[in-house]
Amino acid sequence: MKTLNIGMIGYGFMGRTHTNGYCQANHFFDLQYKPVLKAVCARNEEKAKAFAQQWGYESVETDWRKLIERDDIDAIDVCTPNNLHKEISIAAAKAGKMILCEKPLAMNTAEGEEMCKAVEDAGVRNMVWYNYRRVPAVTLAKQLIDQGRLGKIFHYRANFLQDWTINADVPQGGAATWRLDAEAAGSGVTGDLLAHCIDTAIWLNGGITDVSAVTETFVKERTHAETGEKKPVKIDDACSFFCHFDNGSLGLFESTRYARGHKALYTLEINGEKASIRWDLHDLHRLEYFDHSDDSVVRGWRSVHVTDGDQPYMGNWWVPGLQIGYEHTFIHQVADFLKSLETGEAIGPTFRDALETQKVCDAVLSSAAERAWKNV
Ligand code: 4PW
Repeated sequence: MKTLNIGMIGYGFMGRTHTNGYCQANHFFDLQYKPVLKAVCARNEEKAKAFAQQWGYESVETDWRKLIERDDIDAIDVCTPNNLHKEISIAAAKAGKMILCEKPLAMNTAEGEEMCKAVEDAGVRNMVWYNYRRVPAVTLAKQLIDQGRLGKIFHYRANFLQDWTINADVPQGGAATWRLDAEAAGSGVTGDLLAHCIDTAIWLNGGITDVSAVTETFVKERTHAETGEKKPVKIDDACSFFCHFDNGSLGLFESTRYARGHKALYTLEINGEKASIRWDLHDLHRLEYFDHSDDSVVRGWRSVHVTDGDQPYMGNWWVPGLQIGYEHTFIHQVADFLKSLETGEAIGPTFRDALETQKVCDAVLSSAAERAWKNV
């Protein structure tokens, strides 16, 4: 068994999802490489030590530069707030490390371009954690579309709805709420939630050419979690946009953290000439599928429960009919990454793939700011 020594930077929610992926992939997938949890890095040594102990990391660093310099690290996993992705990734690429970077790729397109250049100049393997591509039902949707079963596509619709920031007392900044601080996150729902929808959309339906967007910030001021200072909120709390795709279809996207009752409702629907599909994260195994070529007397929406061994990834899990969950999308991503080390093939989404999503996010934000259509 060959090893892949991981250096993880950050220990939050995403640090846990990725680490769980490293721990589980070899239990369920037949792979030649096995991740080794070499080191976790965070400024707070006590917290990093506690994380290392809980998950089995062999050592702790408090300075990410030292982690990158270490000869016993093969791959750097960037799980920091977005404002550190660029600096860490470029330094890691220069040190010849592989990089697995949390989404979104960067704070903006300009940063993303620099990151792509760095990994491509260094020739290091790179990937971004847009995990929803690896929900088995979403992967099946990709297969159905690529087989031409939907025919010409007319409409792509996606929502990502949450409600956790409605209370104006939720602070901005700090370890738990940096996603509300524009200096750490770059943007609000656009980079955090719509970026997922855009990545899946480009993967399923091709490139986006131009966008027309509207954003809103409902709570204008929030206390900073670390300084206690009240500061203007500079992120977008909600964002909706229309777009055209390269293939001529129309897109409609909506995301908000103010949809009372919804915690992480990611839904998508695609309407083609021959068939339509629909998917909902809250019922992630189900792919709803309408095929117009069915006999008209029984034609209707089929509810395909994607748990069969013939369906993507599911043959690696339990027995047909039994479910898996959110965490498995990260296990699949780790398994695919490890497989790519065997085959030498690129593994998507690469930094360059994620740059396309970043360009759409930037166009969306500038369209909303200028109240004008923007080319991507
Ligand atoms: O990446 C996203 C997060 O920032 C996730 O997919 C869902 O929304 C869960 O938390 C946030």
